[in-house]
Amino acid sequence: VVDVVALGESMVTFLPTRPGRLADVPSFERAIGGAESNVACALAAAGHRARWVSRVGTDGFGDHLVEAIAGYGVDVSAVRRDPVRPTGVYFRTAGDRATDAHEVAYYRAGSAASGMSVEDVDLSAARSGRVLHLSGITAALSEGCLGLMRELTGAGAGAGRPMVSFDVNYRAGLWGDGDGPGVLLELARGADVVFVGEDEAEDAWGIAGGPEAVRAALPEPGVLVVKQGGVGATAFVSAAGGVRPSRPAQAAGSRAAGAAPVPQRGGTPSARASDTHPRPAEASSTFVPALTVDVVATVGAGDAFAAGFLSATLRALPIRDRLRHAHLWAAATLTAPGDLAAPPSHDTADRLAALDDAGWE
Ligand code: KDG
Repeated sequence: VVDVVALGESMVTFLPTRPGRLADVPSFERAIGGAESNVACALAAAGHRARWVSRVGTDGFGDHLVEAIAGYGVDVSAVRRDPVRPTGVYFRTAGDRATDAHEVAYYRAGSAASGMSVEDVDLSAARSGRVLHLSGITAALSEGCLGLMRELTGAGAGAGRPMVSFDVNYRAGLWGDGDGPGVLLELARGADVVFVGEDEAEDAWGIAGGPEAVRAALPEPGVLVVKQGGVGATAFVSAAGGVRPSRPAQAAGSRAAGAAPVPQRGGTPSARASDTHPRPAEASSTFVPALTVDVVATVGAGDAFAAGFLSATLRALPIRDRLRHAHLWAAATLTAPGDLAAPPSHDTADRLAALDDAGWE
């Protein structure tokens, strides 16, 4: 059995060889990017069994993506090749260290991955893991991709559906018509574990009241993780689907929810993982501060955060430790130039996650 399946578009990424505007940078280095495959690569690098489900062209960029992602130990057997549509690519600038403003130029409209749909993806492969990791980027790519996302986050799979992890990943530039925020909220409501940035919730949904306000608008997911940038992250864990947290966020190290097994979901639209699998006895919220690091590049840090959280979830660690692992994995990516960095080993992460609060901060 695969631990995690990540489904989504990956692109060949061109990173500038020196700082500057896209208009001025003279040369770029090739790398790989793609929020979901980043998660799969990080998890595979840490020893989890990860599969990537996607579509690429039959061009050389498609070959490169498949080879590079397989090189991390990710199973690419369910990646389909499109003989007509090309592999997506994107260019980005290094970004301003102070403001993190960077330019991104996507060349992905009409890409092979945008041709994914319920008919064109191996759904049994998509559902073959204990966890299925998705992101809101996929929903923006095409009507077919949106239908696929609805199928995978909705009631489509019936009994035995994997735990669905959903990173909101609001990319305003990919949503032309203003439908994005509503679609993302709908998809998040159908997932079991949701990751969203506090700033992202404000940009997409106009929610400005902090993690509790995000939870109030999104009470359905059994686990909701609100990322608060360099401050930290708050995880809300439901005692049962739809239960809102009754207490404000607690400080790190305060009572945390116990370890919960990775849930499997039952088959009705309203069925939640908590209907059939044990949950912590009561709703909780847990805040864990982020680590202070010298940031080199922020792109990919959200993927690393999700991967670290999922790694700890697969290992049934308590919620506080899931957040600590998420921060540790994010820190590894924040301090490296590319989208992907080697995650800490389980031993190292476990040792650091076990520090007392003073040692952690
Ligand atoms: O999270 C990092 C991703 O943004 C990057 O790898 C590219 O997937 C990507 C996207 O669509 O922006």
